[in-house]
Amino acid sequence: MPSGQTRRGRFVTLEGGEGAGKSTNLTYVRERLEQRGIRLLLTREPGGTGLGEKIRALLLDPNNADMVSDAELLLMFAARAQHLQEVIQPALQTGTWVLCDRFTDATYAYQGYGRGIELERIAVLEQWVQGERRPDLTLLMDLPVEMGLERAGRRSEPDRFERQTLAFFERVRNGYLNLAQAEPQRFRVIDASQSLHEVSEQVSAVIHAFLADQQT
Ligand code: Z5A
Repeated sequence: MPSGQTRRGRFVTLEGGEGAGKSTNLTYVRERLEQRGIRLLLTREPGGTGLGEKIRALLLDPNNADMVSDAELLLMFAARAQHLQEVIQPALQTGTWVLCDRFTDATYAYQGYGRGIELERIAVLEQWVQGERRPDLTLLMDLPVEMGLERAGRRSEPDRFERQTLAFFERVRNGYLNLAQAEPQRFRVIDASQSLHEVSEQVSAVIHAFLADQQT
C-alpha cells in the first residue's frame, strides 16, 4: 500500500436469535482484534446513533404491539441509514474496524423469514440504503430456539420481540441458516449451544483465520 494511504477498516457483524450470546461474545471478538492493535468501534442495531437509539426504543416498546410489519421494516432501515452515514461509513473510511451487534441479516431473518415480508422488498431497501456496503465477516451464533429463550428469559421483562411465538423464532433461526448457506464466504456459523468457554474458542478461531486472510 502506498504510504499516506489509509487501509479501509473491516466491517464485522454478529447475528443470532434470542439469547444466542451475541453481546457476550462481542467482548471476545473485541479482545481478539484489539490484541492485534486494530482500532475498533463497537456499535449495534437498531441503534448506534442518537436518532437510532430513539427508533430502537419505539421498536422494542411492548406498548407498540399494534406496529405493522411494514412500519417495523422501515424503522429498521431508517435507523440503519442514520447509522451508516453518521457512524459506520466514516469509521471504515478512516481505517477503523466496525464491530456491529446485528445488521441487515437480522432484517432478513426477523422481518423477512419471521414476519413474512418478501425478501425481494427487503433487498430493494438494502440496496437503496447501503449501496454496495455489506459486512466483510458475519458470525452467526446458532443454537436451538428453546435454549436461547431460556437464556434470555433469565433477564428482565420481555420486549416487543421477545413476546413473539416459538414458531416465529424457529422461522428466524431457519432464515439465518439459509442466509449463511447462501453466502458461505461471508458467514461463519458458531455452535452457540456449547459452554461459554467452548464458544469463545470457536470465536477466537474464526477471528484468527479472518485476520490471516486479510494479510494474504
Ligand atoms: N431486530 C430486527 O427485528 N430486525 C433488525 O434488522 C435488527 C434487529 C437489527 C433487538 O436486538 C431486537 O431487534 C431483536 C431483533 C430485532 N429482538 N429479538 N429477539 P438485540 O440484539 O438488542 O436483542 P436480543 O436479540 O434480544 O439480544 P439478546 O437477547 O441480548 O441476545 P444476545 O446478545 O445474543 O445474548 P447475551 O446477552 O449475550 O446472552 C444471553 C444470556 O445467556 C446471558 O445471561 C449470558 O450470560 C448467557 N449466555 C451467553 N452465552 C452462553 C453460553 N454459551 N452458555 C451459557 N450461558 C450463556
